[in-house]
Amino acid sequence: MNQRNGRGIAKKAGAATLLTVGALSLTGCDVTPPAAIDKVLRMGWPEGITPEAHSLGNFWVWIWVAAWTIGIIMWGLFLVAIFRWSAKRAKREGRGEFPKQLQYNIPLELVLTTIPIVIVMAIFFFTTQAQNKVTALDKNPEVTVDVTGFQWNWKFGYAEIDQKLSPTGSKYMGEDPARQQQAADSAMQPDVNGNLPIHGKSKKDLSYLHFNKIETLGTTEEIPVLVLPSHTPIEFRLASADVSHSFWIPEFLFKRDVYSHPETNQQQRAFQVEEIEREGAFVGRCAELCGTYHAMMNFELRVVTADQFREYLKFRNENPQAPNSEALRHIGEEPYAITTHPFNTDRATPDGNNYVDNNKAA
Ligand SMILES: [Cu+2]
Repeated sequence: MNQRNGRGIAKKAGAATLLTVGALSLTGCDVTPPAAIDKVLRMGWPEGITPEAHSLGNFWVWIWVAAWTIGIIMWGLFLVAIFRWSAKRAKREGRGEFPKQLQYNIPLELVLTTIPIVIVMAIFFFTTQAQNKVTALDKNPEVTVDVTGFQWNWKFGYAEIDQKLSPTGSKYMGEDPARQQQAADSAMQPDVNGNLPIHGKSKKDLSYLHFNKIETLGTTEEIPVLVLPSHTPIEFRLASADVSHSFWIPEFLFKRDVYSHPETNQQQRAFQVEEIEREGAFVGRCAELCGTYHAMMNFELRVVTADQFREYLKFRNENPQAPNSEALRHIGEEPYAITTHPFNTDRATPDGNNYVDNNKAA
């Protein structure tokens, strides 16, 4: 009697798992969870601001739903096994010490082998689906920005701007030829002993970095603000001038390591977003422990309208000496970062208050 019950429960559990996985496979993971429970299911993940972020967010949520479902079924089975077939209980009820052993029950073992395989295959399928969407380089970017990470800050440069957003009226190419040439030359500068130690290249080879005419450079006193247009496909090209960093805007639900010599390191330096869906200020961080002041390696993504963006670039193009804050003020935006602020890096700050207020200084 008990055994039949046990098998009944195992069958039901198996069927429930299959149903859950099956339902997920049919709907696909790229389905937004119902708004009412979305926030709970996200478990602290921020709301995405790109289509790619939504994909990752949905993936995250449904994987957790599947994991919880499987977890609850398994915990249930453990508890049933522990209490129903305990030796004490068997003794009390005058049964033998062991319940009937099922280790050579072929159908049962087949089911218990198949279910995990199906689960792993489903998870693998959805992982690949989300990952392919995020890493695809087929989004026809209208703006390409160069992101350079270094100890301990960021530099952002505008590399290519499509005609409709261009500050000049035709397709804008932002490379700074003089500094790019300098970088190219750095590969062949021998060290003090006259050697080129790395496969015939200098240790200070920076030829892989991109240098642009319009750049925003972060400093200890000022958080770099990366200005980008909403509703526009954008390509980010990442490279580090020294150690490994990681480019992370939490609202992208995505981060990408920033390497020096990305191609030599088998690293694809570019990633693209189809669009940024809303304007606003979003904090960005370095997500790779990169040394003493890693925690202070913050930046801000400022998403503005396409018209504001064109005006911003035009101002910067025409006023190469003007600081970024002035260009931001010119388009009616807050001149300094509002999502994060610089820190006083002096460790001897007696009162522990190391807040630096740009806006006060301005
Ligand atoms: Cu870093």
